[in-house]
Amino acid sequence: MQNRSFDPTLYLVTDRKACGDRKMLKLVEEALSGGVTMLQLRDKNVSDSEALELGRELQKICRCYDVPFIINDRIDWMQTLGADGLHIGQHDARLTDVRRMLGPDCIIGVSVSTVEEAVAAERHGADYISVSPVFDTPTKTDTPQAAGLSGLTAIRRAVKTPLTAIGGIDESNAAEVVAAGADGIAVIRAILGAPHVADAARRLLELVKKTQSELE
Ligand code: TZP
Ligand code: MG
Repeated sequence: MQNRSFDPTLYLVTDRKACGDRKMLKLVEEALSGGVTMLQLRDKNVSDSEALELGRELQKICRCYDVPFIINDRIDWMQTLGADGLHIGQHDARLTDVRRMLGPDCIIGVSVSTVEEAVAAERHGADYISVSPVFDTPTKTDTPQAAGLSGLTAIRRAVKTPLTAIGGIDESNAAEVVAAGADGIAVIRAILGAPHVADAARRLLELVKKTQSELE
C-alpha cells in the first residue's frame, strides 16, 4: 500500500471480455500512458491464482505510472497484493468492517445507486463514492436501476465525498456526466474496447478536464 491520495478523474476498471483477443496488460499499459489516473482490478469467475498473477503484473504497471491500484470486492486479494485500495458494492462486505480491517491508509470506494446509499457511504468514511450505474450498460447487467444524470446530480447535492460515475460512459456523454456532478468517470469499454487505447484515454481525460475547467 502506498498512500491514500488519489485522483478520480479517469478510472479504468479491468474486464477480460472487453479486451477481446488483445492482451490486457498491454492495453492497460497503453491506457495508463494515455493518462488513466486510477486502476481497478475487477475479475470475476477466475481462480485466485489467475487473478493474483494478473494483479501482480497490473500493480507493477500502476507503480510505474504512480497510479493507485484498487481491487474490486476481494479483501484477501487486496491484502495479498498489498494493493492501495478496495472497491465494494452494496452486497459486499460492510464499509465499517472493511475500514476496521484495512486501516486508515487504504483507499476505500463504495458503489451506490441512491442518495440514501451515498449518504451512508459518506457517513461511514468512504474515500470515494461511485454512482453505479449512471446509464445502462451491456458490460454489467445485474445492476440496480440506472441513476441517470438526474440521480447523479441528486447524489452530488447530498454528499461532499469525491464522486466517480460508472456505466455506459464514453466520449459522447462524459461531459454531461461531469456537468451533472461527477469528479471523474470510470469506464471499461470506452478504453479497453477502443481501437487505439492510449488515444481513447487521452481524449477522455481531456474531455473531463476541459468540462471541469468550464464549470469552475
Ligand atoms: N459497475 C457498474 S456498471 C459497470 C460496472 C463494473 C460496467 C461499466 O462498463 P462500461 O463498459 O464502461 O459501460
Ligand atoms: Mg461487488
